[in-house]
Amino acid sequence: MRPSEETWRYVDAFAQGLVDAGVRHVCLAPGSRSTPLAVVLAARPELQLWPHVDERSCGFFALGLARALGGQPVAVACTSGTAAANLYPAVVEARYGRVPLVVLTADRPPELRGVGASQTIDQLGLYGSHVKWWVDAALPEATPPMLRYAAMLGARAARTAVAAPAGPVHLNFPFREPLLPQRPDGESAERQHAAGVVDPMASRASGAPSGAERTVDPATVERLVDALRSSPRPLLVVGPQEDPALASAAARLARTLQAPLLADPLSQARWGRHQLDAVIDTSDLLLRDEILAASLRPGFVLRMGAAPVSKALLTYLERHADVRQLVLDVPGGWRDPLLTGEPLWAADPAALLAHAAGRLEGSGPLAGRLGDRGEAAGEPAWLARWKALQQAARGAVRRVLAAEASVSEPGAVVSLLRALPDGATLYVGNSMPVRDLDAFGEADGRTVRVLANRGASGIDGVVSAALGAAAGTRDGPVALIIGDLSFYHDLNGLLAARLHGLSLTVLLLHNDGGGIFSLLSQAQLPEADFERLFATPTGLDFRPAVEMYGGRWAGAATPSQLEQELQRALREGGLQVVEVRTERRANARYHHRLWSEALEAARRAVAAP
Ligand SMILES: Cc1ncc(C[n+]2csc(CCOP(=O)(O)OP(=O)(O)O)c2C)c(N)n1
Ligand SMILES: [Mg+2]
Repeated sequence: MRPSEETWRYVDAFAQGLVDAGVRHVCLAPGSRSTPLAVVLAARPELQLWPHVDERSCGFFALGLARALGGQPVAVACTSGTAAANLYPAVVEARYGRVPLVVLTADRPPELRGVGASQTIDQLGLYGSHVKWWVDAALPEATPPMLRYAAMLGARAARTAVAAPAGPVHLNFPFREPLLPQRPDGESAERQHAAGVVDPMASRASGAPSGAERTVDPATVERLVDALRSSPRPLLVVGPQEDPALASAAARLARTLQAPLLADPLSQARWGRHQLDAVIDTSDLLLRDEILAASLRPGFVLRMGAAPVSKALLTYLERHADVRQLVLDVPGGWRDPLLTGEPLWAADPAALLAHAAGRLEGSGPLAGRLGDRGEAAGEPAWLARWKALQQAARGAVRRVLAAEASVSEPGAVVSLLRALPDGATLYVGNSMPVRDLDAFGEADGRTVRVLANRGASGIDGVVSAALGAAAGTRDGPVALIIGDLSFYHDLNGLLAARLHGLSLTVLLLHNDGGGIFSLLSQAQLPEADFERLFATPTGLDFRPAVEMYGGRWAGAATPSQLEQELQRALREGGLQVVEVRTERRANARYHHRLWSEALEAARRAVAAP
């Protein structure tokens, strides 16, 4: 067999391993050394290919795609050298955001490494501790053991990536010339096509059973139920996480316990068809007040997901560090930056909560036991107190926002949220967008999936991740809220919309720089230093850039213009950018005003007889 045929068979066996383990999508960027990967993977009918030019964007696109597919492993392939290094930020985000990426890099064979060969860098262990597993694959050979080896690598890579907690893996493939692989004689494309048509958009998660049907260790259920039964004022905190079954099981448990569920905007608990009775979406507003935060002392906390976005909520949890806080995660997961928690590991956290709720529902009316749970007679019940505060704070925020003449950043975020139809996906940028969604995004019964790059909270790669999410979403539109610096950071990512005919509605909040810094201590610096070192205004007009990528740009200054533009953008599809211009200092002042009006209203609600 000719070397080019051996390469084909070897890479094809590897591809079979990937496919067998659930990979359906490959994002790739061009290069010579990676030719065997590109050509052979492209010949696989089970795999949908997403070509890109810029590897950094390609990596983030793969990340967003995997997120949207609910944890299906996605492969990303590139050539050697700096190309591989450009995948690094996406690998880091995948690691901490628990996204199963299978990273494939091409490399020179051993004899050309470290001897000055072109486009050759040290790719062994390139991503360090940011990958769960890496391997320097053997050179292609088509002997039976080597074909079994290649298939093993594919299957093992994908299975390792999805194993909880999910994350990236890296396979480095050395290839010798000739680089163009050839399908071996007598092996027809039909043989492969006969393998059957696989739906590349089928999500693993959508086929997964709901919380109650999944199995769970009975001893863990008992441990949780005991903790919940014996504690007054239980509190549930759901941070960023993407499993809708976990969100709805948490909501059900919260309702059963009459426990407030503090729902992070990325928790999937704030929007959805589950029980919303106990969902609190104003913790970031309410817990800014020291006195309120002290008065809302929980008796027991059950936490899940990543660290919440809200600093006020984190401070509150730390303030009550002496209260027992169970941190629910998959085995090995340890997401407790406050160091106040006790781990509660379950292979399937959603199933654990669903079973715990079932046990508690079956054990008699809990409300009757509230007296035993430490609620003083006459004191409004625990959940009712949170809800009364929430209603007051929300009412105040609504009144301020409704009176806007020109659109503010919080107003724009709320406007986009309102414009989204049931079944939409919202990607949220870091910095102020995710914080504004937290503080001002009201819970409701629409299914709105909310995703973000919260693993490492970078402002990089967000456009690409959102377009990747659009590629992985079959039903409902996908929208993105993003700041101007973050948008600038990944302008290259816009190309994917054009290359792949994707639809994304972008709400661009253009305050010419990092608006967040006006709300941080850096704002106390002398103006010139602050502007030059932190705010970093770019003075960019994004319209021509959006148009260069074939997108449609529209500006909106008033609430009604914004509403119309967003509706139009969502209706028309394609790449749509609706830009709202704001001013950083005014934005900071406006936030202070919204916070203080919300808190005053909440304080009045407590004071009321
Ligand atoms: C890759 C990366 N670089 C730098 C930062 C630090 N950082 C956090 S927010 C921010 C400013 C973001 O500005 P913009 O996207 O315009 O959002 P705004 O603050 O105006 O809402 C920066 C530089 C980061 N999180 N990620
Ligand atoms: Mg900005």
